[in-house]
Amino acid sequence: MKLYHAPTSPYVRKVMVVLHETGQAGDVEIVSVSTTPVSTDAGLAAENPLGKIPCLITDAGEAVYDSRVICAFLGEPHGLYPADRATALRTFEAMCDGVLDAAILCVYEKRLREEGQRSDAWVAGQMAKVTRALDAAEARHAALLGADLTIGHVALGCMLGYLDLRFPDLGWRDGHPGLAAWYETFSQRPSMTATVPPAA
Ligand SMILES: N[C@@H](CCC(=O)N[C@@H](CS)C(=O)NCC(=O)O)C(=O)O
Repeated sequence: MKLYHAPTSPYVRKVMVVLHETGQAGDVEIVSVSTTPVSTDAGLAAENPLGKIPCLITDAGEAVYDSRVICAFLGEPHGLYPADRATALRTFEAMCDGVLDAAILCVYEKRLREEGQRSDAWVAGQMAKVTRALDAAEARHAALLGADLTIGHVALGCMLGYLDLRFPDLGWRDGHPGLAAWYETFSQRPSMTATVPPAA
Protein backbone atom coordinates (compact mmCIF):
# COMPACT_ATOMS: atom_id res chain seq x y z
CA MET A 1 0.00 0.00 0.00
CA LYS A 2 1.02 3.63 -0.49
CA LEU A 3 -0.10 6.58 1.63
CA TYR A 4 -0.02 10.20 0.48
CA HIS A 5 1.19 11.87 3.62
CA ALA A 6 2.24 15.07 5.36
CA PRO A 7 3.41 14.93 8.98
CA THR A 8 1.36 17.92 10.21
CA SER A 9 -1.98 16.73 8.80
CA PRO A 10 -4.23 15.52 11.63
CA TYR A 11 -6.27 13.46 9.16
CA VAL A 12 -3.10 11.69 8.04
CA ARG A 13 -2.23 11.19 11.70
CA LYS A 14 -5.52 9.34 12.27
CA VAL A 15 -4.54 6.90 9.55
CA MET A 16 -0.99 6.54 10.88
CA VAL A 17 -2.26 5.88 14.41
CA VAL A 18 -4.60 3.18 13.08
CA LEU A 19 -1.70 1.66 11.10
CA HIS A 20 0.51 1.57 14.19
CA GLU A 21 -2.22 0.28 16.49
CA THR A 22 -3.15 -2.54 14.10
CA GLY A 23 0.40 -3.61 13.27
CA GLN A 24 0.20 -2.46 9.64
CA ALA A 25 2.64 0.48 9.68
CA GLY A 26 5.29 -1.59 7.91
CA ASP A 27 2.90 -2.43 5.08
CA VAL A 28 2.68 1.15 3.82
CA GLU A 29 5.08 3.16 1.67
CA ILE A 30 4.90 6.85 2.57
CA VAL A 31 4.56 9.32 -0.30
CA SER A 32 5.35 12.79 1.06
CA VAL A 33 3.37 15.65 -0.44
CA SER A 34 2.76 19.29 0.22
CA THR A 35 -0.70 20.39 -0.88
CA THR A 36 -3.08 23.26 -0.12
CA PRO A 37 -6.30 24.50 -1.72
CA VAL A 38 -4.25 27.06 -3.66
CA SER A 39 -1.35 24.78 -4.58
CA THR A 40 -2.49 21.25 -5.28
CA ASP A 41 -0.01 18.41 -5.70
CA ALA A 42 -0.62 17.07 -9.23
CA GLY A 43 0.32 13.46 -8.48
CA LEU A 44 -2.08 13.40 -5.54
CA ALA A 45 -4.88 15.00 -7.57
CA ALA A 46 -4.47 12.28 -10.19
CA GLU A 47 -5.46 9.76 -7.48
CA ASN A 48 -7.86 11.88 -5.41
CA PRO A 49 -9.62 14.55 -7.49
CA LEU A 50 -10.17 16.56 -4.31
CA GLY A 51 -6.39 16.92 -3.99
CA LYS A 52 -6.54 16.12 -0.29
CA ILE A 53 -4.52 13.95 2.04
CA PRO A 54 -4.68 11.29 3.31
CA CYS A 55 -5.12 9.14 0.24
CA LEU A 56 -4.30 5.45 0.42
CA ILE A 57 -3.47 3.35 -2.63
CA THR A 58 -4.29 -0.27 -1.94
CA ASP A 59 -2.22 -3.21 -3.14
CA ALA A 60 -4.85 -3.62 -5.87
CA GLY A 61 -4.12 -0.04 -7.00
CA GLU A 62 -7.40 1.44 -5.78
CA ALA A 63 -7.37 4.98 -4.34
CA VAL A 64 -9.15 5.18 -0.97
CA TYR A 65 -10.03 8.50 0.71
CA ASP A 66 -10.94 10.33 2.97
CA SER A 67 -9.53 9.60 6.45
CA ARG A 68 -12.83 8.13 7.70
CA VAL A 69 -12.98 5.70 4.81
CA ILE A 70 -9.30 4.79 5.10
CA CYS A 71 -9.52 4.26 8.87
CA ALA A 72 -12.54 1.99 8.41
CA PHE A 73 -10.80 0.06 5.61
CA LEU A 74 -7.75 -0.50 7.83
CA GLY A 75 -9.38 -0.67 11.25
CA GLU A 76 -12.65 -2.57 10.85
CA PRO A 77 -10.96 -5.96 10.54
CA HIS A 78 -9.06 -5.15 13.75
CA GLY A 79 -12.07 -4.36 15.95
CA LEU A 80 -11.91 -0.56 16.02
CA TYR A 81 -15.67 -0.30 15.29
CA PRO A 82 -17.39 -2.52 17.89
CA ALA A 83 -20.85 -3.45 16.62
CA ASP A 84 -22.71 -2.45 19.80
CA ARG A 85 -21.83 1.25 19.31
CA ALA A 86 -20.39 1.56 15.82
CA THR A 87 -22.79 4.30 14.72
CA ALA A 88 -22.21 6.33 17.89
CA LEU A 89 -18.45 5.98 17.41
CA ARG A 90 -18.66 7.01 13.76
CA THR A 91 -20.72 10.05 14.76
CA PHE A 92 -18.16 10.93 17.43
CA GLU A 93 -15.41 10.59 14.82
CA ALA A 94 -17.38 12.86 12.47
CA MET A 95 -17.61 15.45 15.23
CA CYS A 96 -13.87 15.29 15.94
CA ASP A 97 -13.14 15.56 12.21
CA GLY A 98 -15.52 18.51 12.04
CA VAL A 99 -13.38 20.25 14.64
CA LEU A 100 -10.39 19.63 12.40
CA ASP A 101 -12.29 20.98 9.39
CA ALA A 102 -13.17 24.17 11.29
CA ALA A 103 -9.68 24.56 12.73
CA ILE A 104 -7.97 24.04 9.38
CA LEU A 105 -10.25 26.57 7.68
CA CYS A 106 -9.06 29.07 10.29
CA VAL A 107 -5.43 28.15 9.64
CA TYR A 108 -5.94 28.53 5.88
CA GLU A 109 -7.73 31.82 6.43
CA LYS A 110 -4.69 33.19 8.21
CA ARG A 111 -2.01 31.64 6.01
CA LEU A 112 -3.50 31.61 2.54
CA ARG A 113 -5.72 34.70 2.43
CA GLU A 114 -4.55 38.28 2.06
CA GLU A 115 -5.26 40.41 5.09
CA GLY A 116 -8.06 42.37 3.39
CA GLN A 117 -9.86 39.14 2.44
CA ARG A 118 -10.05 37.77 5.97
CA SER A 119 -13.26 37.77 8.01
CA ASP A 120 -13.12 37.84 11.81
CA ALA A 121 -16.81 36.88 12.05
CA TRP A 122 -16.26 33.85 9.85
CA VAL A 123 -13.25 32.72 11.93
CA ALA A 124 -15.28 33.25 15.12
CA GLY A 125 -18.04 31.06 13.67
CA GLN A 126 -15.56 28.28 12.95
CA MET A 127 -14.02 28.52 16.41
CA ALA A 128 -17.50 28.37 17.96
CA LYS A 129 -17.88 24.94 16.34
CA VAL A 130 -14.62 23.91 18.01
CA THR A 131 -15.80 25.08 21.42
CA ARG A 132 -19.22 23.41 21.15
CA ALA A 133 -17.65 20.13 20.06
CA LEU A 134 -15.11 20.26 22.91
CA ASP A 135 -18.02 20.68 25.34
CA ALA A 136 -19.85 17.76 23.73
CA ALA A 137 -16.73 15.57 23.83
CA GLU A 138 -16.18 16.44 27.49
CA ALA A 139 -19.74 15.31 28.26
CA ARG A 140 -19.69 12.21 26.05
CA HIS A 141 -16.24 10.66 25.85
CA ALA A 142 -16.14 8.82 29.16
CA ALA A 143 -19.37 6.92 28.52
CA LEU A 144 -18.59 6.20 24.87
CA LEU A 145 -14.90 5.35 24.89
CA GLY A 146 -14.06 2.29 26.91
CA ALA A 147 -10.72 0.74 27.76
CA ASP A 148 -10.30 -0.96 24.39
CA LEU A 149 -9.15 1.19 21.49
CA THR A 150 -11.81 2.33 19.01
CA ILE A 151 -11.92 4.81 16.15
CA GLY A 152 -13.38 7.28 18.66
CA HIS A 153 -10.17 7.20 20.70
CA VAL A 154 -8.07 7.76 17.57
CA ALA A 155 -10.19 10.65 16.31
CA LEU A 156 -10.30 12.39 19.69
CA GLY A 157 -6.56 12.00 20.29
CA CYS A 158 -5.66 13.40 16.86
CA MET A 159 -8.12 16.27 17.26
CA LEU A 160 -6.71 17.34 20.63
CA GLY A 161 -3.16 16.95 19.33
CA TYR A 162 -3.94 19.26 16.42
CA LEU A 163 -5.41 21.91 18.74
CA ASP A 164 -2.17 21.79 20.73
CA LEU A 165 -0.15 22.13 17.52
CA ARG A 166 -2.02 25.00 15.85
CA PHE A 167 -3.95 26.67 18.68
CA PRO A 168 -1.67 26.53 21.73
CA ASP A 169 -3.33 29.66 23.12
CA LEU A 170 -6.86 28.26 22.89
CA GLY A 171 -6.54 26.73 26.36
CA TRP A 172 -8.87 23.82 25.52
CA ARG A 173 -7.93 22.11 28.79
CA ASP A 174 -9.63 24.92 30.73
CA GLY A 175 -13.21 23.83 31.32
CA HIS A 176 -12.55 20.34 29.93
CA PRO A 177 -10.80 18.52 32.77
CA GLY A 178 -12.02 15.11 31.67
CA LEU A 179 -10.57 15.54 28.19
CA ALA A 180 -7.33 16.92 29.61
CA ALA A 181 -6.87 13.88 31.86
CA TRP A 182 -7.85 11.49 29.09
CA TYR A 183 -5.39 13.07 26.62
CA GLU A 184 -2.58 13.08 29.17
CA THR A 185 -2.73 9.27 29.16
CA PHE A 186 -3.73 8.67 25.55
CA SER A 187 -0.99 10.86 24.09
CA GLN A 188 1.61 8.56 25.68
CA ARG A 189 0.60 5.57 23.55
CA PRO A 190 3.43 4.49 21.21
CA SER A 191 1.16 5.13 18.19
CA MET A 192 0.75 8.73 19.32
CA THR A 193 4.37 9.39 20.28
CA ALA A 194 5.47 7.90 16.93
CA THR A 195 3.27 10.38 15.04
CA VAL A 196 3.82 13.65 16.89
CA PRO A 197 3.75 16.40 14.24
CA PRO A 198 6.78 18.63 13.76
CA ALA A 199 6.30 22.15 15.13
CA ALA A 200 6.46 23.78 11.66
N1 LIG B 1 -12.28 15.10 5.10
C1 LIG B 1 -10.90 14.90 4.70
C2 LIG B 1 -10.11 16.17 4.97
C3 LIG B 1 -8.68 16.06 4.46
C4 LIG B 1 -8.00 17.42 4.40
O1 LIG B 1 -8.62 18.50 4.42
N2 LIG B 1 -6.66 17.39 4.33
C5 LIG B 1 -5.91 18.61 4.17
C6 LIG B 1 -4.56 18.51 4.84
S1 LIG B 1 -4.67 18.54 6.59
C7 LIG B 1 -5.66 18.83 2.69
O2 LIG B 1 -5.29 17.89 2.00
N3 LIG B 1 -5.85 20.06 2.21
C8 LIG B 1 -5.64 20.39 0.84
C9 LIG B 1 -6.85 21.02 0.23
O3 LIG B 1 -7.83 21.30 0.94
O4 LIG B 1 -6.83 21.22 -0.98
C10 LIG B 1 -10.33 13.69 5.44
O5 LIG B 1 -10.84 13.34 6.51
O6 LIG B 1 -9.41 13.03 4.91
